[in-house]
Amino acid sequence: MLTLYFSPGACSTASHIGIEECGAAYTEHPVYIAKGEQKTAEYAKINPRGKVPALAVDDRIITENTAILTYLGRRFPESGLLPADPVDEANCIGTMAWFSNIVHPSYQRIMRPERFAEGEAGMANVKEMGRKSFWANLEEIDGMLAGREWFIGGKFSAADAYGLVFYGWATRSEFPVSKLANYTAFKERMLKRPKVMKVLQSEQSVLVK
Ligand SMILES: N[C@@H](CCC(=O)N[C@@H](CS)C(=O)NCC(=O)O)C(=O)O
Repeated sequence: MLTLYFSPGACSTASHIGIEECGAAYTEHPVYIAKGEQKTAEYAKINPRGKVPALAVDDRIITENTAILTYLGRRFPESGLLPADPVDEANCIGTMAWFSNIVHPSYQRIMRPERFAEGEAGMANVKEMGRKSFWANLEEIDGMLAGREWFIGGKFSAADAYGLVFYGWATRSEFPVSKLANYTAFKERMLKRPKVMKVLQSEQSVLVK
């Protein structure tokens, strides 16, 4: 049995899209970050780090989008979440690692500057640096998608599920992301996938308002 722990609009949307694309039977377990539910003693039993997403596979837990999406791709190979070609597979995982290690922390500096600096001036500086680096990341993503429909190997993969998250965050935080033509065309392509649309609507994403 699979149970996905996620918070609407958070990075967990990547795993939420991934599990829907697999067509797997699973239970949804929302953990509302806005209400602090990720910090409860109950959720600490699922992920002691207090983060979403987490995936329960029977009585075992997987955390981190990259690991969850890799697991889903291996368990449901027909989903295409993980490319069949070994180099494409490695690049898919590498792209997800970059999203997790670089792009997500850029945005975190904008939303959670208090985790990186003390005092008003320090936090303002962190936020400003976060906006600059997040925008540079978005431009890099736009370049990665030049002349391509999908991030990896000409087909939809887990990297696409993850890559859409930052378009939503950029929209929410009023970055001029619609000016990035390749990334915007990719977003439109993703919205044409019924399972992506289902997840975005259920999470009340800014991308479908
Ligand atoms: N690298 C992790 C990041 C997980 C993460 O930071 N999740 C955020 C939501 S986007 C969270 O749970 N934040 C709650 C908190 O920090 O209190 C992943 O990709 O799964």
